[in-house]
Amino acid sequence: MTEGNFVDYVKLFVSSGNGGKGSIHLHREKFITKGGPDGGDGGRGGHIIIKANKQLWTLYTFKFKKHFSAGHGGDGSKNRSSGEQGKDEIIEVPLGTVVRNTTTNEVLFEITEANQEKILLKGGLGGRGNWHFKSATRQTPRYAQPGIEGATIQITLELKVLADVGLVGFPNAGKSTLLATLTSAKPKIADYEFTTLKPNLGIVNYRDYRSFVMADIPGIIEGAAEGKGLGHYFLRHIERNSILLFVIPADTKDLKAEFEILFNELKKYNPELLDKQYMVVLSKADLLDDELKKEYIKEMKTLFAELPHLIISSATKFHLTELKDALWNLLTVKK
Ligand SMILES: Nc1nc2c(ncn2[C@@H]2O[C@H](COP(=O)(O)OP(=O)(O)OP(=O)(O)O)[C@@H](O)[C@H]2O)c(=O)[nH]1
Ligand SMILES: [Mg+2]
Repeated sequence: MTEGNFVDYVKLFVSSGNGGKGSIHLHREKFITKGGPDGGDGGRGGHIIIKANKQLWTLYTFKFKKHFSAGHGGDGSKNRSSGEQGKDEIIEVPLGTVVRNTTTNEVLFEITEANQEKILLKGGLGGRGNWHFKSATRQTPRYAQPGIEGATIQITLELKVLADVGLVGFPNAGKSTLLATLTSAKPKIADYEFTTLKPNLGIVNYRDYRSFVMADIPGIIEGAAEGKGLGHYFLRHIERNSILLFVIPADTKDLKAEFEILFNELKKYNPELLDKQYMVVLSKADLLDDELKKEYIKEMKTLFAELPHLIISSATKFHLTELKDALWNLLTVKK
């Protein structure tokens, strides 16, 4: 799947730095023949650090770079001077990145906040120089500790899009068109199913310079939770959205049934999704004449009495301001 630059799953090899060797050195100076031990400590190896970068939206950069190594610590030297610390390697990832150990599949941590930083792999400790090992009975120790080696592991980065609003609907419902109309995103739009193969993100500018992030994902069909269509792979992207916006096209065969299928697929995939806030829109309202419009308004009132709902059209921009208002209200009520 190569639509756009959206990459949401990568495997990387990371190695932290080795600790430097402790030094074995005996102090020498003019006129001092028997100086004591003065070998300094090795520097610690560099850590591998994972850091949030909120300007990033995908794991695209890792398509080309998959190996990361931190620097090794320098060796200790005379005059108790410590070796330099190995350079830390900082790997920047988008918010919403889940970091796993590939071998054990264990989730190590998730990056969810701006500027969050986590040490993924510690650099090896530097060895202690010989001056530490001086004792009453051993005046000139001729050994020092070696540095501890860094470690290498394989990690899997998986991105779960962190958008405020996630669009959920059957293929062809008009999700991408809505995203393209409300934001400057340019998702592919076409009159066939599964036009969208990867999530798209856009920023909705709201009144007075406020904004929120909207994401569209590939269409969901019955059986998606069990792996039908593209559903399963992408449902994880809505796990992190604050609001789910159900998009049902006005030319649907059955409004109620379509909503229920979508709702059930989400529930089967992850029941916790049901704790989110929802809103339902009937899209493509320009396809309806006035009479049908009235009927749908009535039907939605009955079906979705508890939920915020609207009839909209991306084509004519009908009710789009109302939609933004409603989404903003939901977002701010929750916060
Ligand atoms: N008349 C009308 N057609 C629309 C409207 N919104 C979208 N469409 C059309 O519906 C078709 C599907 O639109 P998309 O936005 O690609 O639908 P999608 O839900 O993203 O579809 P997938 O990516 O396949 O899941 C396209 O031919 C659009 O031009 C609308 O408001 N009015
Ligand atoms: Mg689409």
